[in-house]
Amino acid sequence: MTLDLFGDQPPEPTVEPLVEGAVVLRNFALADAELLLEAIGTVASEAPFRHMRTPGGHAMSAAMSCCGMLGWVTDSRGYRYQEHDPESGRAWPDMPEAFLKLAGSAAEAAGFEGFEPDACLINRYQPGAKMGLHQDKDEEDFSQPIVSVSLGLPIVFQFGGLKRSERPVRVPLGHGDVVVWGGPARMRYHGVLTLKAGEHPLTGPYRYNLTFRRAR
Ligand code: MD3
Ligand code: FE
Repeated sequence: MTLDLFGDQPPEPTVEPLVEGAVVLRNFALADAELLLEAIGTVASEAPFRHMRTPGGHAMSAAMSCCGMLGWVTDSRGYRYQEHDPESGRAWPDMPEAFLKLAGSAAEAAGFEGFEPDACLINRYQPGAKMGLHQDKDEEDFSQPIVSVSLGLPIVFQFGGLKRSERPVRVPLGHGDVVVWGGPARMRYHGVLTLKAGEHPLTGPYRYNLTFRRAR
């Protein structure tokens, strides 16, 4: 007996422009979700999820892992990308083929040809976890987009403007939704509200978010 997740066929992906430079590709990763989650399990077996500490000494509420040539880390010394996992001293796990393929096709669907991410940050949210408004600015080339993939429990995403003072807009993101941020949207402030408890057939109590980046 296998789990029937969508009857006959997965829902067709749809394109929702958000703001200039950003699009939500609803359901874009749905058909590949199980493959992606299996690959997350493989990455996490080599680079286990951990709660990193910010330079201010606070543990992040989302647990993180990384794969690809570079991983994003935070510790008492700051925020940066580096080649090795600070917990093990080893190279980050390879980027799974399924990750690369999805990131490339999503970027292309949003109008960014030839996106070749060298880093994937995997965030795992448990009930109560959130991510405050921030900018992603540890990458070298802001002309490269960021591709984000949501899996598991839904969450409310919020994005603001180029200044923290701009009032953010809320967008729900669910299982299989992909967002591509490029051009003038690349430096917008963004974050997610607190994850509400729930049970997802594929991820149980969690929401996973993959962000594909060109760090160097
Ligand atoms: C808009 N993650 O890991 S994904 C992050 O749901 C991060 O885990 C959130 O913000 C999450 O840095 C949001 C959507 C997202 C990712 C990167 C962006 C939106 C973005 C970069 C620029 C603008
Ligand atoms: Fe971010």
